[in-house]
Amino acid sequence: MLNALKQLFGNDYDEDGFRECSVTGLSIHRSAENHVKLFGLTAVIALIIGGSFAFTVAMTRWELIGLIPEDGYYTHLSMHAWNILIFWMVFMEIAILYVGGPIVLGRRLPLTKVVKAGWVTMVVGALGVNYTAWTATSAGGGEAPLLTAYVPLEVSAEFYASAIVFLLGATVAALPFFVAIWQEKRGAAKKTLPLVVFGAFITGIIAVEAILGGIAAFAYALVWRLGIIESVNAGIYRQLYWIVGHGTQQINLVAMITVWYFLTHVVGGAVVISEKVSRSAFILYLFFINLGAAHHLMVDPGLSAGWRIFNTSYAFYGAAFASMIHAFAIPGGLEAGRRQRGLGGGLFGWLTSAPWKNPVFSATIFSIILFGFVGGITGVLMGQMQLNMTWHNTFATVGHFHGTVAIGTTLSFIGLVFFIIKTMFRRDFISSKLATIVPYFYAGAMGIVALMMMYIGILYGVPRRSSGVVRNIPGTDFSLSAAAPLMNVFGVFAVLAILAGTLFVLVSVGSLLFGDRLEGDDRGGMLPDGGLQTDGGASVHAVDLRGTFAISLIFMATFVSLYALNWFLLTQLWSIGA
Ligand code: HEM
Ligand SMILES: [Cu+2]
Repeated sequence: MLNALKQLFGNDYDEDGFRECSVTGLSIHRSAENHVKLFGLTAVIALIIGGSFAFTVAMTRWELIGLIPEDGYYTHLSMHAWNILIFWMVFMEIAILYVGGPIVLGRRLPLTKVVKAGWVTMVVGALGVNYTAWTATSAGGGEAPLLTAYVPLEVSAEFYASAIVFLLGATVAALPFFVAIWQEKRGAAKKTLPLVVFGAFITGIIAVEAILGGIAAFAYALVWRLGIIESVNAGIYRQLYWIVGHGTQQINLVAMITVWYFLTHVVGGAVVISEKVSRSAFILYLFFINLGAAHHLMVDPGLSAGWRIFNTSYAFYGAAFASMIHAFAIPGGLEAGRRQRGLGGGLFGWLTSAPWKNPVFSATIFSIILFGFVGGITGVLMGQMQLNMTWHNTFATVGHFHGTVAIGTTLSFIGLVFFIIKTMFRRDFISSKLATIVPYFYAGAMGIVALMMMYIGILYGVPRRSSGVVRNIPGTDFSLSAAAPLMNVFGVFAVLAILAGTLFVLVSVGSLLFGDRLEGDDRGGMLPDGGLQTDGGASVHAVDLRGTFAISLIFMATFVSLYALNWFLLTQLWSIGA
């Protein structure tokens, strides 16, 4: 076992500890590569734990099964949320910082002792959160925290302390990334950072803002739980909390977009159409994305309507605009890159001829498409004050964020894990067929799960975070049983999505342990047809982007229809009680 582990961390490096990657051509240093592996492996373990709880949570919400009794439900929901949304994603994101920093720059990862200290601190924090969430009982003075740990819910002091430890660990682990950027820029201030590094850098800055907010929120709750202050202001906690609650989602978003640029290039042959435009979009995120946190406070008393509308419907459109730019630039870059190589006739030839059997490619493309159509559009809809009234705290909200994080971000990270297995662990998949199936299976099943959650929430008003409502709402005659048929569809596809996730874990862990080693220059099928360098023929601006333009029009038509539909549904609410 130990030997197998050791082998996972062994590649052939030269005396200085560098080797050349046969796929990307990047010069990779041992220090960066090994820590990407360490954080990536830890992330997959968190995914396995959080994913197991996806099963218990979904099988409880599917009331036909009704797996967990009411009093255990929140414990399971807390375990699902913290392991999968926070630990799976944040461990992956630290790995992404190391890929987007030292690896793309061809540098060592500095301060590896600090990296290790960060990792240990994060693991200790994560174990603490798991322990306190799992053992929480109302009798023992600690409630299950859910994702939000809202005060004045009596969540244990140890939980808040563990969450702070985790956040501090993430800061420590991110520090060497910033040092690598600083080393790169020192003495070469005029040299611009490559786009992927720039994206990772913006991710890092947003992460620091989010973490500061999180430490403030959890420290405030902690001193209250320790009895140092007598009372807490729930409104202030919620504002502080959402700096990290929303902030971590924006780290997920920006990290995912950075991965999109990286992977569409290395496995699909995409080029960057305009560095300036893409960089400006990242900068727009920096200024506007955090203000969007106000969309979580849409129904909070004590905040003026003007403040809420300014943040969510003006400032946030600065960030939505940036997303539109990336949504055009990335498929556009793929279209341009492939057309330049003569790989695309007609309107969509560049897309149909793409390497769809390569799971890294298909995971990335499904992530882009489904993030936009399922998670993105609904986010803008429900983030608007009026429409929020029909979405707020319903199962539809859960559908929205499974569209963003469970489909979008998770799929792109699945692609990245597969890529790391091939190019850094240098292992072939135990079964290429099964690996190819994973993104299709997961995207298809999870897409339907998210849609069902939204229908169930919007059409029937089924609430989120409640283990049993379809059969009855305790203490009322009000019945939501009309939602039962769609709940069955939801339940079946949730099982399929979990099977798809299981398949991903089996293929990746299986390949690490039993996959053949890729020797020498073997690229394991990762390099796109035509290679990475364009032949210097037509300039990007001479290539037409008809296909991307057509997709953008389809996107806009979908957006407008859903917007109109949601306003129509809002008007229907007047009849309630009439
Ligand atoms: C097979 C995949 C998954 C299934 C079937 C699933 C199912 C569910 C269900 C049914 C709930 C709602 C519970 C409720 O409101 O009562 C939920 C909540 C949640 N899920 Fe998932 N999930 C999956 C994957 C993911 C992934 C990959 C992520 C994040 C990366 C995620 C993040 C969350 C979060 C943050 C919550 C909310 C927790 C809270 O309300 O405090 N889920 N999930
Ligand atoms: Cu948000």
